[in-house]
Amino acid sequence: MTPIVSVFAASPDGGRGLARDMAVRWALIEAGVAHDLRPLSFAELKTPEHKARQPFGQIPTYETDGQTLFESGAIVLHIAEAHDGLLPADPAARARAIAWMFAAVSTLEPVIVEREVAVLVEGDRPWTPERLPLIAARLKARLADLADALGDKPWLEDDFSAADILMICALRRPAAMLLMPEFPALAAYVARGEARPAFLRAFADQKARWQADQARRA
Ligand code: GTB
Repeated sequence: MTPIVSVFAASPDGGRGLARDMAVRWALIEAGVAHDLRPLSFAELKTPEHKARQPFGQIPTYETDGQTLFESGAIVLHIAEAHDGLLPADPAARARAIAWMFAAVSTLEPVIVEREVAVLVEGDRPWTPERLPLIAARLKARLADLADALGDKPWLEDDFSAADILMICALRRPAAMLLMPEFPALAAYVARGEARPAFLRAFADQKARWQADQARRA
């Protein structure tokens, strides 16, 4: 069976490739795995049928023969374990790359998302002006530590890996990109990832889908 990835039928990101299916699409293309898409509306996300795939009614999911996975980090790890080229062969280096995958989704991304929620969801609340600088300081500290760890290396470990896919997808979110001028090494890291042929193809695919949806609505 050709694997199926569930994606937004109409992504609210305006075709910028910011939703979490982007990491899964990028990983699949890096690994040379052909796949189909299951576009879902917001209403379809919350149906029992989709919640059987994704308990929280979200995208992405990844369906293969006899198995349905959710959580973009777990899906990317599964793809990287099943195909060559996305994780180091050496066990110690592999374990470190996996540690960086967890760092992307559990140490970096939550602070980035916290800032987005503070602005987009809680922007008009009375506590926001006081809270926002605290969140921004936490995010800057995380980015500074990440920049230190990356140093002048092109990728988190010796070679490009699934960890870079998850980390770069987290850094591409607007709250982090706003701060990139303060972290030129991270900006260059994101640009390196975005220049990879597999990223460019995944980006073009999601953009084409978004444009087709816009045309349908016009
Ligand atoms: N931890 C889960 C994972 O990594 O798979 C989180 C999945 C998740 O947040 N999915 C979001 C979703 O399905 C889409 S990616 N939301 C619908 C819902 O919860 O009802 C988050 C996202 C959404 C929109 C933008 N954007 O517009 O820029 C960016 C990122």
